[in-house]
Amino acid sequence: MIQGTIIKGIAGFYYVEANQVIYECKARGKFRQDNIIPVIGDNVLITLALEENSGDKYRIAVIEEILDRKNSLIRPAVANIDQAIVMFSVTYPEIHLDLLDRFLIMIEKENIKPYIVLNKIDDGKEEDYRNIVESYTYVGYEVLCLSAKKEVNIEILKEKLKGQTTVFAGPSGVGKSTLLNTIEKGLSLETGGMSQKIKRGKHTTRHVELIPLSIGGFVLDTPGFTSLQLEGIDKDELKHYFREFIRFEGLCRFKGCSHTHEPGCMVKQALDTREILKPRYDSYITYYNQLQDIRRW
Ligand SMILES: Nc1nc2c(ncn2[C@@H]2O[C@H](COP(=O)(O)OP(=O)(O)O)[C@@H](O)[C@H]2O)c(=O)[nH]1
Ligand SMILES: [Mg+2]
Ligand SMILES: [Zn+2]
Repeated sequence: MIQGTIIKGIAGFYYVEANQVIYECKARGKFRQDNIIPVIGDNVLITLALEENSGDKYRIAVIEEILDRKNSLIRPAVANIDQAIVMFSVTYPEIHLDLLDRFLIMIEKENIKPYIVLNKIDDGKEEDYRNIVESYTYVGYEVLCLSAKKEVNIEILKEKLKGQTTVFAGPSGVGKSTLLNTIEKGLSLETGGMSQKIKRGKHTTRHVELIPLSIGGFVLDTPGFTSLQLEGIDKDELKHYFREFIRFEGLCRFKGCSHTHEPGCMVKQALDTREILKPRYDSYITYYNQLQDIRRW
């Protein structure tokens, strides 16, 4: 058997890369029975179905086994991610802090290394986004400000992508595809927001794909989200995904303090002394209540 990685899936076929060869694969029927659906990023074992087909662009094979996943995301459905770049633009579309916090929660949950990228600095004024950079740096995130179009601070980002599998997440129009085209010359992903939607006919259904980088590693360009549900998260675990809360864990008066209403809560005390930022705490309370509601139904 050959070990490879699923780099894309189209219409029931999986494309598996192994030693720089792409295999077109069907999955064994048993995966469906076991309710396991192979996803992009899965490390798999395959067997060749048509030995003599080697002259074709794609070789035909069958996925026999899916190896254990290090982690996985639901939307986009992808496994074994090393790091995620949550990308926003400092001009248009506007930064959506609620969406940023939701992305960060999902990333923390899956133990993926997060980066925040703010694009289009060629077009924006520093004073308009300085506060966000400072806040999220303070919380403990690496924030990179760059311009995909004018190629500012691209090398810094490239260093971080080397040899890693990286998901690019963020709303449509923030410049994800432009950035990937800048990072990997010759990639020519479609860019341009609205006009692109009009051009897109039935033949160009967007699919998710891992793109190999010449510097080593893979990137995943996602179609972009305008909303993101917090899925598969219990309200009691939510506090673990706010990294600025972690150092207070176990210090509150009550064991298992939810940091919402309990007396003697150190997180709430830190909020009063502004060690914890109010917008982030408010995000926490909002999501906490939403998750609680979901459970009650
Ligand atoms: N001013 C400026 N515009 C950019 C930059 N990066 C991308 N854009 C523009 O933003 C629009 C959306 O870019 P695109 O890459 O398609 O965004 P995506 O939907 O996130 O993939 C396009 O019109 C790009 O030309 C940048 O660094 N500066
Ligand atoms: Mg795009
Ligand atoms: Zn507490």
